Amino acid sequence: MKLFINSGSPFARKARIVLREKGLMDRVEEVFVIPVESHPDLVAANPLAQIPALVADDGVRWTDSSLIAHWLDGQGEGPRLLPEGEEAWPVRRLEVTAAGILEMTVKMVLENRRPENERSPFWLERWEGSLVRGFEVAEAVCPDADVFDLGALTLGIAATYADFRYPHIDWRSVAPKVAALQTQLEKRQSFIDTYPK
Ligand SMILES: N[C@@H](CCC(=O)N[C@@H](CS)C(=O)NCC(=O)O)C(=O)O
Repeated sequence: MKLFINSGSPFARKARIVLREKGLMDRVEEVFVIPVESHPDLVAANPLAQIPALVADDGVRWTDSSLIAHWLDGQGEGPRLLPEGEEAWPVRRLEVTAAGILEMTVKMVLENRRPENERSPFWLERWEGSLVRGFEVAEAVCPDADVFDLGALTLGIAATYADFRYPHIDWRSVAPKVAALQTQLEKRQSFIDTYPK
């Protein structure tokens, strides 16, 4: 299979971490792309020209980091990253909260790439507020630092991406449990190998 990625994207990082955790690296080629250049191979894999995008060996195209992560969870070895039955719901809810934090951060990054006189202070302030409230919500349901599932790993990715892009945003004071979880997760080889650059 082929996975379109780059080394800064937190959404692509999620798919890359799951590939490594599930022992699937010998079955995948990671293809580096710059999404805004809309390379034809990326557009063929994902008409939205977003990463991550995965083309499976049977030609099926998988898009969206959560969907890709869920599918890979069933392909590889090792314990399931999404529990079965009712236990899946809290994990999914945390995963969605963490994905929301990521979306706010990515929106801020894109806004800040516009020429300075075209940036909207209103939107930047609004998204930063949402980001911090997202961490507050995550803190209230944050698992112990030794938990490893799709909710925890997405939250760890969101925390590190916020630090990577906006180190001045003090989310830790409202989310100390999230900070402890992040510290544990970033020690895993899959996290070390995919640290954003
Ligand atoms: N909901 C998508 C979001 C993916 C996304 O926003 N990817 C960014 C990179 S971090 C991208 O490709 N942006 C290019 C664009 O939106 O044109 C997911 O979870 O995969």
